[in-house]
Parts: sequence; structure tokens; C-alpha cells
Amino acid sequence: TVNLTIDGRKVTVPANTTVLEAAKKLKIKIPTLCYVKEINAIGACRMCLVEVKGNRSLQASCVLPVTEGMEIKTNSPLVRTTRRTVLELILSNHNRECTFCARNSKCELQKLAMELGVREISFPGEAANQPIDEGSPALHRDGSKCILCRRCVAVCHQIQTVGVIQATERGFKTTIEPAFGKSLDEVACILCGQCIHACPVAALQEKDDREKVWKALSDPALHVVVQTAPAVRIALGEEFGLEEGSPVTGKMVAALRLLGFHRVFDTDFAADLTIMEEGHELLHRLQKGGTLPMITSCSPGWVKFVEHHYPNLLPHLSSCKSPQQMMGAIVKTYYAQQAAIDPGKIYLVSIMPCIAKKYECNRPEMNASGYQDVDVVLTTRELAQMIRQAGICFTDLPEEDFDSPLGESTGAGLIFGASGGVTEAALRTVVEIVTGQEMETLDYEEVRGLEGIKESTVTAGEQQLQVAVAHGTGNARKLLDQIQKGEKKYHFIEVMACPGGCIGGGGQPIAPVGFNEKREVLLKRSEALYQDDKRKKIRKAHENEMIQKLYRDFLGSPNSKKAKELLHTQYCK
Ligand code: HC0
Ligand code: SF4
Repeated sequence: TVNLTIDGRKVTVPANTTVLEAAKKLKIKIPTLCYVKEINAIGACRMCLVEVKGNRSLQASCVLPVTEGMEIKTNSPLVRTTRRTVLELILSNHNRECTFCARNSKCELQKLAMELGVREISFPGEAANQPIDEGSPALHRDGSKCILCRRCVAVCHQIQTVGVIQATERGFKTTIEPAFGKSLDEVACILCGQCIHACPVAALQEKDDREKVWKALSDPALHVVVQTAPAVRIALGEEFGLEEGSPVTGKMVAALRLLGFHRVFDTDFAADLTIMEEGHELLHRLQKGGTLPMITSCSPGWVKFVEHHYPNLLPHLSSCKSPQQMMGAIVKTYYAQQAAIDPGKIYLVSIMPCIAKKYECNRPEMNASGYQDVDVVLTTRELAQMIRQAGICFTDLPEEDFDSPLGESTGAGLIFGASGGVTEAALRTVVEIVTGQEMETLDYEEVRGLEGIKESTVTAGEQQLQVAVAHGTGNARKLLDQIQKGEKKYHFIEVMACPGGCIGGGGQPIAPVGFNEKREVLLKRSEALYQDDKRKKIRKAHENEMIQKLYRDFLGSPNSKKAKELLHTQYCK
């Protein structure tokens, strides 16, 4: 260990700790912008400068290792003026349209300017006139707001191992963008949106689709239906000041009714349906010698990752569409029939924690109903914005229930929102089908939690099922490489493109505690899902009575001809 003094207080920390981390231990907050623990300690932004006794120049504390007897000042007059000058320089080059910026009040730069008491900017700055990239189907990239912190680059390269954005040029000309000045839709971006969470400002955002939905809601000719993904209900409250992991399902439904949606359906229902289809697909592959391992395909960023980076593994993907798309196909066929509504007049909106879903609903194969199955996707953040815009006092709302029949769901569908949830939900059904017996426990703890790759062996009758779960495409890449080298054998693999699964999706609320504490937020959100699952009366997809009725009245059996037409697809290069 190493002993040092920070602002006159003694602290002992392990060797190799940085001064920044040592200060944190004393609850001394040193401001940072570019710093991301473990993946982006580069000392680039100079916000974290501190004075070191015996050293003439100030040092960046995020890259400064502690040494024995070191004496640090984090709040001297020199540190204060220098930091403020650094911040003013960054601000002078930033497009400061705070009043109409998507990150207004959720911006780390704005917050720092407030905390450091900046009242004027003494530098003219190089005009920030970098272009806006609107080519991507789901991302909006505004170079005029970029502060060159490179956090997005670190996440895209190191966490997701996609690596499509980087610093180009040098000095004043530096920009963060795809190679050769290309647009994001011309490179292999998988639209996970993790760069949005990494961005301290609004240089990266989702495509704003709110106007399309307002327009549909005020069109008297349309029957406007909405579905909400599992992970939205445990995160939406954060946008209204509630603690992370506060479930707000009932209030969310009430808010959607107030916004004017005619029917509020639950993607959890479609997740139960996915389990029926995917579970039977797995059993079929096991019995008939189909391609194994079977890999989940419900995360569109993940599907795009496989299409770009592992096209030879495409036959491993389940042919099931994602729950969002299954819901689309069912709403515009079965529900339209039941409610005697012309499917051409149904407008289906999805509320998703995901930005890749904006792209998924526009894929050409997603029109099994004869119409575009899902018309538009809003993120959790966009929904919150619409609720604020409508003047709805969210936290005061009563709790309301989803509409029938596509609002009935089980705990199985619900836990899809957390990494490991699809696997757990599938096992609850598959093991029962194979053994014909009720299971002792429904909780598969081994596939829960934030470990990058989780593995388990599950006994299903005669069969030992090897399952694996990965979240974040960097972890998935490790798993795929092991499989390709023949080092690992599995029957079933779940992958979600985003770290944590959908609870950490690119469209979720920006964590107010900052990007470095995101892990804590993810844990609270997943805990909320599992608690809700425990409270559910029915926790297995095949026991959902409305799913049973859907098969009786409309689809026949799982993987029937009709089910295949509506609910399955093929992914290709
Ligand atoms: Fe997910 Fe889904 S679990 S991908 O994260 O499978 O987005 O929440 O809606 O479709 O259900 C997202 C979340 C979904 C889908 C479901 C799956
Ligand atoms: Fe990289 Fe994902 Fe951002 Fe695309 S959306 S640039 S893949 S982090």
C-alpha cells in the first residue's frame, strides 16, 4: 500500500491507484470529462488537474499513480483558475445551444460549467462548425457538440469491439467520426447506441421520431396502438426523478392512455410468445440434428453484429423474430381481425430501451402482416419527453393495467429485459416440456448478473443442456471465437448487444450519477425486474392463458405454418 496526503488529509490506498481514485476514497470529487475507468484513462481533457508538491506543473490526476508520501492539492487557487480556463477553452469550441439541446439538464459539460462557476468565456474559440451526420437509421451525430473526449471511441472499440468511430486529423482539425469522413450508415455500426451513453454531451443522440407519433395520435383516421418493452418500465421513472430500479408499469400505462393511444399492449406478451416459438425451435434442432448452438436473435444490434462480423454463423441464429416484431405481426393480423379494424388503419408504436429497434422495424422482411408490422419506435427517453411535453404529472398518476388480450404476460416475458432473462425464461418452458414435470425452482441464478459471460449446465430429462449468456458484443465476440476454435460447445446461447441486456439499452435514461457509475444503475434496474417477476402469479410463458388462446384461435401450434409465416424470418449477409 501507499500513503499520501490529499488536501491535508491522509489516505492509504493500494499501489497502482491513481490520484483520482485515491481522492474518491476521501470523497473528494475531482472533475473529469474524458475519464472512463479502465477503458479511457488518457488525461486528454485536463479537467482533473491537481497540484503535486515539488512539481512545477499541474498533473492530470486520472493518469497519475500515487507514490509514497505524495502531497496533493485539489483545490488551490492555481488549480481552480487553471481548471476554469481549461473548461472555458472547451466551451469556446462547443456549440452552446443548451436551451434546445437534447441533453439540456443531462449534460456533463453544462453541469461542470455550473459547478465550476463559469460566468463568461474569455476566448473566441474556433467556430464549431462540424457537420451533422444524419445518414444512420437510428443515430444522430452532431460534430459541432463533440468535445473530443473519446469516450464513445473507447466504448465502441473496447467494450463493443465494433470500432467504427475514431479520431481523424490532428490539432484543431481533429474530429471523431467514421474513417474517410463516411456516414455511420456506410460503416459497420451496429446501432447499439452505447456511444450515446458514453457521450458527456449531445454529440450522439437517437434519431428523434416524436413528431411522427404526435401526428399519428392526432389523425382521426388511425387506430393508434402502443407496445412497451420489458426494460422500459423499470427505467422510465428515472426521467421523473425516481430512484433507479423503481418500477412504474402502472403509471406508464396511464400516461400512454393520457397521451391518446387507443390500446396499450405489452411486449412482454410477445416475449412469452417468443419463448414458445424459440423453445420449440430449440427442441426441434436438438431432436432433428439442426444447427447448434442455437443463438438468440431478438437483439437487432446483435443480429447486425453477426451479419457484419460473423456471417458464417448466421445459420446459428434462431429464426424467431424479436418480440417487438412478433407483436407487430400479431397486432396487424389477429388483433385486427378480433377487433374488426382494417389493419391498414392501425398505427403501431413501440416504446423500446433500444435504438437499433428503430432500424429493425424498417427492415424489409418485417412486413409479414402485409403492412409494415411496427410503424415507429420511440426510446424510453423520447417517451419521457412526450409525457413532459403533454404536461402530465407522471409521479402523481394512478396505476392502470395493460389492455387485453395482448397485455397479458408472465414473469418469463418480463425478465427478457435483463441479460440472462431470455435463457431463464426459455428454460422454464423447455425443461417442463422435455420432462413433463413442474420444476422445483424457477430461479436460474447462474445466468443472472453482470458477469460478461455466464455459463450453466441444465438437466432436462436425459439431456444435459449447455447454455451460455453474453451481453455487450465484446463479450459475445469472445464466446463466438471460442466456439469457432472448437474450444467450447453449447446448445443454446443468449446474446444481447448492450452491456447488462436491454436494461442498459442505448435508448434508456442517461444515468444522472454519470457514466462511471453505470454498473450500479444496471444492478438496480435488473433487481427491479427480478423482484417484479417474483411477484407475478404466473412465471412461465406456456402458462399464459392469452398465449394459449392465441394458439387455439389463430396460430395452431408453435412453429406451425402460420406461425412460421408471421413470426419467423431468415437473416442474411
Ligand atoms: Fe429488449 Fe426484447 S428484451 S430486445 O432488450 O427479446 O429493446 O426490454 O423489447 O423485442 O421482449 C429491447 C427490452 C425488448 C424485444 C423483448 C427481446
Ligand atoms: Fe459504435 Fe454502437 Fe455507437 Fe455504432 S452505435 S458507433 S457500434 S457504439
